[in-house]
Amino acid sequence: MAKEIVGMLLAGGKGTRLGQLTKNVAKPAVPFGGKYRIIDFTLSNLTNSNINTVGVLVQYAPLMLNRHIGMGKPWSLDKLDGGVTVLAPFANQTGASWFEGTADAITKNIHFIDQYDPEYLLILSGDHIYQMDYQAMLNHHKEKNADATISVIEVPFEEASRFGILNTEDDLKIYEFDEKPAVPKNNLASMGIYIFNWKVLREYLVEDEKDTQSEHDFGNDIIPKMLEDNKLLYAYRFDGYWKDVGTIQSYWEANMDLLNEDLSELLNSKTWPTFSHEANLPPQFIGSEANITDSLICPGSFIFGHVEHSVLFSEVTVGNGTFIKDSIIHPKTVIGENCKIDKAIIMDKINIPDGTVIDGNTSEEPIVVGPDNLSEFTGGTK
Ligand code: ADQ
Ligand code: ADP
Repeated sequence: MAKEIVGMLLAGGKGTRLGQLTKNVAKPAVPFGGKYRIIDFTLSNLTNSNINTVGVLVQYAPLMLNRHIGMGKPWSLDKLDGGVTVLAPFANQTGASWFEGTADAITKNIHFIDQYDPEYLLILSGDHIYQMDYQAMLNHHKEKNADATISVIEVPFEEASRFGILNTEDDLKIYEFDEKPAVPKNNLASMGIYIFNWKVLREYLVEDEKDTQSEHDFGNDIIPKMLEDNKLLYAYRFDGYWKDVGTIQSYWEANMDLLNEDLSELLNSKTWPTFSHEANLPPQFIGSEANITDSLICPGSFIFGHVEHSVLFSEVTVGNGTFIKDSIIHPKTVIGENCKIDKAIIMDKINIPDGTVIDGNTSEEPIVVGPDNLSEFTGGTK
């Protein structure tokens, strides 16, 4: 039963900045890239890195996430020894309580981790798009003899204040860490991916739980406390593609990145495949008037109009004379005839009436159209 390393995947955040996309599903379960959900990338990284024991911490709107993960079969995590376990918020005889911060969510599941008596604990987020070998990070952690290792990446300066920002010595030893600083000192950002020596982290978690001033968060509390105590914290530099899809803009950009030939490995890698559920659907039908360029089209779709530089999920219908550009269309959505859809995200199972115009080019970020605001675009006709 003992394991060298156990993964804990934080999948409980509400994802408020994604608006109606996360009204009924947790952020990690939001559809992504034509046939995936956001969490598939992290689950596939675990499988491809040969880490086969993982707890998924759910909380906000977990129904779809639970159903999606199930026994973990698509990621070969359906094992009796280890495998994937969905961990719901803690309930005891005095009542149920939600996880507070990210560290609290781990603390409430110490008993789950202890079963495997691991040497190392890997902490991951369910809302990142990337391909990363966690074994390479673990090797780095061992070489440095670190207590904790944080994956880092350089981000554009103007985005730095939405990340944990750190400073390192030349040998990558971390000497400074600021969680979401208003005025960032540099642009080396924490990816929110950590490896800890479990014995060390366990002590910090138990202490932190007693601290009434703490928010019980890794970035705000645990990492700063370890630094203060002169624990050995090292950075692990990641130089591949990585995107935190926490905002409408970054979610849209990450989908559009899949249409970039230079990034085709994100979906097409033979050595680092992305696994998900395979639905049994008929082939897509492309009509004689259809014109499709630079786009992803999925099974069960009927395309009669023009589709340019867009991501269409399965079972989407695009009517005659309709023009779609720079957009994301979620599953089972029907777009009528003679519509114009530009820089928009259309949610699942929506019916867009004939002649509808949706243009996101004039707004600050792509327009999301779903049950909450559909009537704004259709004049309330349907
Ligand atoms: P954030 O992404 O803002 O910053 P946070 O909101 O704490 O961190 O969420 C991290 C992950 O945990 C998300 O996947 C979220 O869904 C999930 N989550 C949040 N609260 C949870 C809970 N109580 N139970 C279960 N899951 C929960 C973090 C770091 C920064 C770093 C960025 C990189 O704090 O330092 O730069 O990640 O994205
Ligand atoms: P974002 O950063 O896009 O707002 P997060 O996933 O980081 O999304 O969480 C957003 C906010 O929602 C945070 O302030 C977090 O404390 C809160 N939150 C996280 N989980 C829940 C939940 N289950 N119910 C209510 N609020 C939550």
